[in-house]
Amino acid sequence: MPSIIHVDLDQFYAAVEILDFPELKGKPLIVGGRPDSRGVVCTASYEARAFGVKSAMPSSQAARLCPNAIWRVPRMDRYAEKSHEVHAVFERYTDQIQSVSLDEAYLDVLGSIKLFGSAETIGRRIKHDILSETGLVASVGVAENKFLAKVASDLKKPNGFVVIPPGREHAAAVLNPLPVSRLWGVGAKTGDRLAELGIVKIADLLALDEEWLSRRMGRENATRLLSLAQGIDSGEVECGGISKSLGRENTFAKDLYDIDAMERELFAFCDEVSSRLRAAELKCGGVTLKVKFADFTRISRASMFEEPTDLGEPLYHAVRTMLRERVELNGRGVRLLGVAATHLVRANAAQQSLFSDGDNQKKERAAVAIDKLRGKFGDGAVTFGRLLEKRSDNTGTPAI
Ligand code: TTP
Ligand code: MG
Repeated sequence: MPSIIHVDLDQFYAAVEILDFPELKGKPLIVGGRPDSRGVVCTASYEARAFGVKSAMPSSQAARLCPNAIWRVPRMDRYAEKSHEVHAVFERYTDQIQSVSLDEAYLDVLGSIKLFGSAETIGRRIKHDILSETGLVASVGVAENKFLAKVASDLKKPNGFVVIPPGREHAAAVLNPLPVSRLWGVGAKTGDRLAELGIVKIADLLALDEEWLSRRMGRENATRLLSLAQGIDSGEVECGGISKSLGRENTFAKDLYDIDAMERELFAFCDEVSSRLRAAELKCGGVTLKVKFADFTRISRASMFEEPTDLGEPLYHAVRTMLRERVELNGRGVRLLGVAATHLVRANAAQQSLFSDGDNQKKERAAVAIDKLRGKFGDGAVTFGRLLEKRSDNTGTPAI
């Protein structure tokens, strides 16, 4: 009996903007850093996607592709609010909820079928309730495991509702024609490597000899990939209550004016947040920078990583880029800075590129070693550079 439901909201950030500003409806809308600020696209409305605009594309490129687009900067707090409303719907049907990001979750409704009817019925009710109670459109997939449910929710996007009935033949009918990039672990790099081997569709992969594939990509990867290609996934809905974000912020005793001083603070925050991610065995798919100015106006900027990470370096790189390129300081004093790791996933569930480069793995091992030393000798024992030594003693009130 299928019991897994995957829900993914359509054009999420853009949908919330359209909900709050109905005049945007039907227009090509891009949510992201403005093109003159060297930002990236978070998401685009389907009207803008028709011009080739995609998530994570540099905003300057998006502006060239779609010169008439209307631009909006992300309002993360508002999106989080809408995400909570959607969760309130889920919670009425099950407590087995794995939240993957603000707009995406897996639900295991096995225990709810007696009360509410089949998983299909529950999926339809959830889709209906989300629309009527939050004004947002969700695409929903129902299947016997998480992988197939996710594939299903994407099949008829936008406004999709797809059930894949149990049984290999149903999985094969859906999976075989899809590109291998739909398989977990196949990112751009792995996809290119597979294409070089002549493997483009999932059906191509299934026609291969397992030994042959193992020799090229390692036994474990080959086995996992071939299982997924047949629609087999034993992953459970992990509802361990991963909090939505993990962050560190500080209100300074004296406002900061010097960008170097701000960067030193942010470096320390990223270092701490990444340590806490590793301690909790989590990785983050995105990071948010929060700035409160001396006049109490506040802004936040968000960006996403290509792959979830628990390392301080990419966190800091993203935060520093946001501070330099997407925050207009204009000589204003900064009262508070904050860094939050968002889109948290369990480290062992974080998708890794199958051909993931050795460099990252080395950095991961180094980070684990550093955490061990810190465990022994305290936080000051090891830092990633000399930046921390120069940090002022301007600690104010720590928060979070
Ligand atoms: P997605 O569900 O990937 O995208 P979407 O909801 O905008 O569109 P779709 O209808 O195809 O589901 O991501 C959810 C939100 O996360 C998206 O609205 C914006 C944000 N996001 C980023 O900020 N950067 C990114 O690179 C991606 C992929 C998403
Ligand atoms: Mg979505």
